Amino acid sequence: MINLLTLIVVILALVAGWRLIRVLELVRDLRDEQEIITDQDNRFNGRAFMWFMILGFAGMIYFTIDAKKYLLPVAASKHGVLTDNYLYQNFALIIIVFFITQFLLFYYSWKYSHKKGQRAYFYPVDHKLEFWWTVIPAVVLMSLIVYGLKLWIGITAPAPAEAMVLEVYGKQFDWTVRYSGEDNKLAHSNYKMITDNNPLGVDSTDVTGKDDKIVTGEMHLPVNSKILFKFHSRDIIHSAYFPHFRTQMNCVPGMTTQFFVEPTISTDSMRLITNNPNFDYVLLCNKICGVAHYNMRLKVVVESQESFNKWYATQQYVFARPEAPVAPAAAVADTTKTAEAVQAESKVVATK
Ligand SMILES: [Cu+2]
Repeated sequence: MINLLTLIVVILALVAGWRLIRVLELVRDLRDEQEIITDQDNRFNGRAFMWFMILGFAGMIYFTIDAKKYLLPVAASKHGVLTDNYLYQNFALIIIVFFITQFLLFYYSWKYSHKKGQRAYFYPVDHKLEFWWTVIPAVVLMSLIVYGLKLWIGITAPAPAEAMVLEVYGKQFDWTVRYSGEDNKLAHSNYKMITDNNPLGVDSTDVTGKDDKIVTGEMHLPVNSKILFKFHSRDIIHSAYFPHFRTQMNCVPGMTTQFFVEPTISTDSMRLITNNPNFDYVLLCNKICGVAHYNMRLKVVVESQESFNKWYATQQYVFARPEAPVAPAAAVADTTKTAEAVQAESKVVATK
């Protein structure tokens, strides 16, 4: 409220000032006076330019440093570090050019402010100068683009075969994750097969789906592993955004999009880095997809391979499966084992 009142007062003061200047101008016109700009006026304006520049630079530096607290923490994936570095290189270049050009702009206004008896030098064209100020920015921009493209091609290159395949399935308004299991193959799916018991429409006749697991609520990933996300959507376009991995990909109904990621920092380590014991990685939807879009988020836990294995063992299969088959060799060789021991062993085999 106070802010609004301050704003109104400032606006009214500006309007009043502007009207006053207009009245003074009219009075001068009536008296038929000519405005005379003295050398002193010019010097004052020149110095005002310099002060404006100094205050502007100081404000810019202060607010840039102050805004750092709103930025994301360090990138938590391999390619994220590359894209961050590329962004910083761009910023560095822009900031250097900004300071040089703005300094010259204000400095020359002060240095060459008009003095009595001084005439401006007529300097219509210089082809050499124009050539260089065209060629240099063009070469710099071209090299930035080529380098950026090279980075992007590397980031989106085919994932290595050993990468763990995961489906990230978006719908209004939540995320479901399907892990491909021991065979590292996701069973084929189709929206026509969606039922209450089969929310992802996974083909039950596809044998590669026997070990697929379905997860809601939170997604776990082993740290320093290779992960290939396959993105799907049931209804409209969503966008799977992992801000801390610097990863974003559209989830488009009827097609598969993908992104290969290598998370490098566990949740626990990131809590230490950010000095925030409540820090959690998150998957967000980054397309305005409807009324509950803001709520379309999933907690992501990055942890050691051992913790991941423990968590994974407790997750549900997509299709309820009959009791896991007893491993024949072990069962035949060791007849002294109790039935429970064999069953427990077979469970360990099945979850590997
Ligand atoms: Cu969405």
